[in-house]
Amino acid sequence: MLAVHEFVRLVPGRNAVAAVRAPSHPRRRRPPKYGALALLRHGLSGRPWPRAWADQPLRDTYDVVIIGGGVHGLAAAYYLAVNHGITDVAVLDKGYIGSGGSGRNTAILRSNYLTPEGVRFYDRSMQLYRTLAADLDYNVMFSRRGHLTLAHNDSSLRTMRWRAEVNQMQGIDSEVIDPAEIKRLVPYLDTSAETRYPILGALYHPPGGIIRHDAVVWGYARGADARGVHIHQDTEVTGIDVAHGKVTGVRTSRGPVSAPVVLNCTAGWSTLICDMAGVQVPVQTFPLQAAVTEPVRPFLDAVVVSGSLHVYVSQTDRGELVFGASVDPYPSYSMRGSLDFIEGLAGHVLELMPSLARLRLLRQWAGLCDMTPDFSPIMGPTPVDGFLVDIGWGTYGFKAGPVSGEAMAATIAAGKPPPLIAPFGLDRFAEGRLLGEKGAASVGH
Ligand code: PYC
Repeated sequence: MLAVHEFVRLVPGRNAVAAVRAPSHPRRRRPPKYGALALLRHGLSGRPWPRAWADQPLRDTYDVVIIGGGVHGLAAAYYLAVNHGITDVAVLDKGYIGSGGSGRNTAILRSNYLTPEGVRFYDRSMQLYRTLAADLDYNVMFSRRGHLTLAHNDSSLRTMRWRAEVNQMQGIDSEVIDPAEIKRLVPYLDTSAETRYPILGALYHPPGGIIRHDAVVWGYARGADARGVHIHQDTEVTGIDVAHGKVTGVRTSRGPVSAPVVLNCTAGWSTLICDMAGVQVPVQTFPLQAAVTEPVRPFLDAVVVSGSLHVYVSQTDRGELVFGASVDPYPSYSMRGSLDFIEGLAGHVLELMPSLARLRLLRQWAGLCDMTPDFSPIMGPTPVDGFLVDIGWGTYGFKAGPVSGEAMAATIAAGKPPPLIAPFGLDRFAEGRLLGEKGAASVGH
């Protein structure tokens, strides 16, 4: 255990150990528990709840600066504090926390990937998600539903079998099921042979489910703040300072901040942030659109995905259907919805579930996906000492938030990535060690 006033940090990319002084700002008082008793007490007394996280003054120096206040950045800050006692940490976001990919995804959780490395990694995230509500004292509304990836042709059926084999070898509950079993699980699906793309089978992954994505962000923010992390919203990073191959700090819209460790946890803007440090990454950014319907009575337990029809659907606890598609066909930073998308989506949804024809859409939106050549993320050190990345999350970043936070915190604390994420380093592109996950990316690209 580390002394209260001191912690030990290994400098990333080196083997030197640096002992640094404790954070000058004190640990904040623990927030009140969010239990039934507290609810009753607050209801009876009329006392307002304290803010879940505080606005702090931006200091001109921190031990660690994390760029991006989404689930990845906040989880990294939380695990730095909880697992390693490192609390002199600032999380910077150019908007409000969760305003990027963390608030725009369709909140699907699963670990039925294609490579053993991917399966192990996402399974650790599922483990963390399962106990997250208790760990954070925050109801993140995790709902285990079962996850079905439909196969409409022989080649996707073959990939489903391959994934099922890899999953089972890693101890993950996944199997290929036939149309009769699919119909039993999702009675509203059209499993007849008369459709344009008949369903031949599915990869069934019972542990998969959905969660309330905003709650995950807020829970991590509250937990990190309670342990002394500073969360700075409306604070845009405009430059990164590097001297003699080592990061020395960031420039922001609110002034410069020096830091020996800077972690890029952005999505959509990850290449722009890397450019500021002079680090090149093989990432291209594409919009991904999604939509939600009016609420209806619960009828859909499982999460249903069709890569061939470019659609996935789940029903929230409120009864809305959440739909998503594949990424838009051209790189862009646009986060606007398009009529073209809605038209295509509606057609595909009706091919799967014709009885939804009269359902009305409430709204649509887009998020930004940073695609890598092998459809796996990039995590770990870069050629700039002290500048680390947790980027390239394509269409699967939200489900990895807890594990990437835990692993990046461990990387910062130990000075090298833990074995779980070592295969995902930036060096794999130069060394030709790609981790092909396209077959498990859920949606066609
Ligand atoms: O990878 O499960 C997934 C997913 C769902 C929606 C977008 N990606």
